[in-house]
Parts: sequence; structure tokens; C-alpha cells
Amino acid sequence: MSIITLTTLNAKYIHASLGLRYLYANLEELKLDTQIKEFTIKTRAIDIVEDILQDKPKIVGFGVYIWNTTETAAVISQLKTIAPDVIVVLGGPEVSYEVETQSILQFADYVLTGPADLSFYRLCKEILAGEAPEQKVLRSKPLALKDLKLPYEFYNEEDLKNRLLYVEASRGCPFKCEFCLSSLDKTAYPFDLPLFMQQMDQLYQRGARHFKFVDRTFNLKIKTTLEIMNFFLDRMDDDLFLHFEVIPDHLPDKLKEVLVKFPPGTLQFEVGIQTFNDEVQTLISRKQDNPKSKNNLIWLKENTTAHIHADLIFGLPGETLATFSQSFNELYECGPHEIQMGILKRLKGSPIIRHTESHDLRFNPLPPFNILSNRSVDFVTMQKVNRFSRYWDMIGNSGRFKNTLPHLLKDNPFEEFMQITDWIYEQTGQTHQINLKRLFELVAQAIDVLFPERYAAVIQQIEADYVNSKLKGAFSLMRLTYQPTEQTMTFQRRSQRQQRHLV
Ligand code: B12
Ligand code: SF4
Repeated sequence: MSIITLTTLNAKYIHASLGLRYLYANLEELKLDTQIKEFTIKTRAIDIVEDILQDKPKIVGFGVYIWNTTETAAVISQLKTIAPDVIVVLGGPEVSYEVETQSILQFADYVLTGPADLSFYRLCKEILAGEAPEQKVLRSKPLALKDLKLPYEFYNEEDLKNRLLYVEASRGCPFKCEFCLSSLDKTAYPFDLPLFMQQMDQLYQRGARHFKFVDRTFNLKIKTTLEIMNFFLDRMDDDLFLHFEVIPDHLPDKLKEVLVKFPPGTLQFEVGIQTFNDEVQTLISRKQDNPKSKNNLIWLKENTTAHIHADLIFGLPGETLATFSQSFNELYECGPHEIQMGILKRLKGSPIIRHTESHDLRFNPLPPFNILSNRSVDFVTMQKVNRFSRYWDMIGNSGRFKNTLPHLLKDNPFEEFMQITDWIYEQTGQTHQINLKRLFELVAQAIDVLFPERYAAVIQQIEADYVNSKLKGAFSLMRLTYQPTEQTMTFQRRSQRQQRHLV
């Protein structure tokens, strides 16, 4: 039995919800009657409802995010049908803006917008005292971080063993990139550093080794960054893994001196680039010193063992395929280990919508609210880039084609990889469920057809990558050259079920 259940549907099991743990940590005396129950978006709604209702809670709080809003609506609609007396409270970024227009609202008793670390406690007290507010949508008041109890002790042993531990040394962001929800923050506020470090130490003593910092800009205040980095350097061991989101144009020498000390496999940086195009940057209010950013990326790659993920976004207002292609090539040249190609999404509350009319931004009305077309990119091109992004993940980012890649792409990596994308899609009609062995074959065949002069060099490297992949089956038995078959693309695109009907 518990009076309050805090729950959310995480993107995957390995992601533990930090937001719920903050709410829990600040529930004062109600903590004793509260439990956290986490699910993933893959769990069936009906099973989630059954699990939640087992404890006969009076109040159930759901964390709603872009990745779970559809699934959460399914859960709540069933929950309210079976147990209409249970009070459902929604919160989280997806319901913090434009909530009146969202269908999920109809199933909820309350929506508590914004950071609800303290306001959820107040609302629960009111509900339990029979003084429930009449208004359905309630706004959390701005809070001072010093008033919050930190949640890290509520990561349990299972979390420590199996999941990424999200931690935050600061909240908010001083920058104003219009596609991003954090642009609505006034600035970044730090948590009390000694207290935070003490909590990190406790986590470390309990065996935690995977720390994922959710600070929007970890390298904003270098003094703090250095203190955190040195803390972990002093506790270095083989299992330690640290993930940080950093801005690319701020890497002072003092920080560089510390970064070079980290051993391989320890550091991962997510570096937001989004675009190198000055005009697009201005249009979306993103301030970024491009030459400095490029130099820093190159410096990081050459002088540290950090794994570098650099992010680009396609579909921003003012960006054309040609300007994006240039950004991609410039970024590729800097040599990050991964280029994450995101497609612009319409996040509720984000200021990007001010360009909707002038740039004819057309977003998918359903999650993930991705852009479908805009004034400079039509739907067909958007789809091509979507496929590029998917294949790039499988071929460019996966690390499976590490030796092959430099021989595959030469003068114009974006344009060349787009050709490979189009060719593979024409052959398979698929962007998912292509098994790895087949992918090796497809890459080889694509080169055979598209860039025959590179074929000999590429094949040697594919063999090296194939051996590294430890796939079963001899390399010599692979179909490396392209042999057109009778099968037409239309046939290949038919589902397996349709194909079985044809034989
Ligand atoms: C961790 C994370 C992820 C994880 C998922 C984690 C999980 N649990 O499954 C991963 C890496 C998978 C991920 C992916 C994506 N993410 Co993300 N992610 C984050 C990140 C970095 C941290 C979240 C966090 O812990 N914050 C700290 C806690 C304290 O804040 P909070 O979660 O917002 O919780 C507070 C309030 O929201 C509220 N609250 C939360 N839960 C509840 C519950 C109740 C009952 C109440 C009342 C209140 C409440 O109170 C909490 C305390 O103040 C945030 C950015 C950030 N720093 O917040 C982005 C963020 C949440 N992600 C975002 C986006 C856009 C994405 C992607 C779409 C990006 C993309 N690829 O294009 C994908 C989607 C994935 C998918 N499968 O579709 C947006 C969310 C927009 C939205 N409307 O939901 C954010 C805010 C980034 C941004 N600045 O724009 N993400
Ligand atoms: S994209 Fe990064 S720098 Fe820009 S507002 Fe968002 S968190 Fe801040």
C-alpha cells in the first residue's frame, strides 16, 4: 500500500528518471507513503495500470515527456476508467507548455507545470487534506536550488548496477537557441557545489561508476567544471564513465590541462553544433563562434581520449540541403567519433514557432513532432535526410565501419553518403532491421556501383571491419559485388507476409 505513486515511462530501461527522484526527495513526511514505479514506453499500458493499481494509491503522478506522451495517455485513460477516484497529476516538460490544447489533459485531474520539486508536495498535501484546488492547470513557482533536497540517495542498488545515473550540478541555460526548451530559462543556476560533491562521493562509495551530467552547458563556469573533473580524476578506476554536454567554443587552457589527464574510455562529450551556417545561427538566436568551435573539436580529438558526439539539426529555418551539407562536411573534417543528425522537432513552448509562417514550417502533428517540410526543404528531401541520418547511425556512428569509412567518403562526404543512402534504400526499401552481415554486403555493393575506382581499397577495409565485428560466416562467402536480380524494388518492399502469399 502506498498513498502516492510517482511514475513515468522512460525511453529505455537504462534511463532512470532524475525528475521523479527530485519530487520524491522533497516530499517530506509524505515520502514514507510514496513509492516510485518506473516503466518503459515498451511496456503494455494495461500491464502498467495493473501494476500501479496493485498498491491502491490515492494520487498517481506521471512524468510526461516527448518520448512518452502517447503511451502515457493510453495508461491514464485506462487507469481512470478502472479507478476513477485515483487522482492523476501530470507534470514534466511536455505538459508544461501549450497544455490546454493537448488531448492528454482530458484524463488528468491536475497538471503541474514547470519544476515541481516543491510544488508537488504542496499539491499532495492539499489533496490529502481535502482542500484540493479547483483549477486543473497549476503553475509551479520559480524555486531556489538551495531549498531543494538532493535526490541521489534514492538511486537504489538496481539503479547503481544497471542504469545510467543522471546527475545535475546546475539547472538552466543562459543561451537562447530557439529550437530548445532550455532557451526559456533566464540563465543557469548552480547547485551548492560542496553539497553536490558530497552526494557524488556517496554515490561513488556505493559503487556508482556511470555518471551522466544533464547540465545544459557543463563547461560554462570553468572553476566548477575543474572542481568536478578533478574530483573524478582523484577517484579514477577502470570502470568510471562520465558523460557531459558541452558548448564547443569555450575550452580554456586550464580545462584542457585537466582533460588530457583522463584515460581512454572515461570521458564522453556531447557537443552541440547544430549548424555552422552563420545566417541560420542568427535566425535561431544561437551564438556560436564557429572557427573556435572547429579548433576545439580538432583539439579534443587530437589531444584527449574523450569520445566526441557532435550534434547537428536538419530542418532549421533558413537551412537548405546545400548549407546543411556544408556544415556536415566541415564537421566531418573535425573528426568527431559520432555525428548525431537530429531532425528539427517542435518542442512545446520553444520559440522556434515564431518562424512558422515566414518559413512555412510544417511539423508532424503527432509525436515526435518532427519537421516534415519548410520553405527551403520539401518533404521528399526531408525524407531523404531522415534516411541518411538512419544509415549514418548504422554505418558512420556505429563504429562498425571504422576502417572502411575514410576510404568510402572522400571529397564531399555528405553528397557521397547521400548517394550511398539512396542506393541502399532503392535496393532494400528498408531503414530498419537490416542485419549487420547484409549491411556489410550492401556497403560493398554500393561502392562497386557508385564509386568503382574506390572499390579495391574499400574491400580491404571492409574485410578488416568484418573480422573485428566477430560475425559468424567467412568473409569470402559474402556477396560483395552488385548483381542485379530479377526482383524489382517494389517486390523487395512488399512485406514478408505479402511475399509469402505470392509463392
Ligand atoms: C535524460 C534526457 C533524455 C533521455 C531519456 C531519459 C528517460 N528518462 O527516459 C534520452 C537520452 C533517451 C533523451 C532523448 C530525447 N530527448 Co531528452 N533529455 C534528457 C535531459 C538531458 C535530462 C532530463 C532530466 O533528468 N532533467 C533533470 C530533471 C530534474 O528535470 P525534468 O526531467 O524536467 O523534471 C522536472 C520537471 O519536468 C517536473 N517533472 C518531471 N516529472 C514530473 C512528474 C510529475 C508528477 C510532476 C508534477 C512534475 C514532474 O519536475 C521535475 C523537477 O523539477 C533533458 C534536458 C534537461 N537537462 O532537463 C532532455 C529533454 C527532456 N529531452 C528532450 C528531447 C527533445 C529529446 C529527444 C526528442 C531529442 C531528439 N533525439 O531529438 C529524444 C527523444 C527520445 C525518444 N525516444 O523519442 C527535451 C524534452 C522536450 C519535451 N517536451 O519532452 C529536453 C527538455 C531537452 C531540451 N532542452 O529541449 N532525453
Ligand atoms: S541548445 Fe544548448 S546552449 Fe542552446 S539553449 Fe539549448 S541547452 Fe542552451
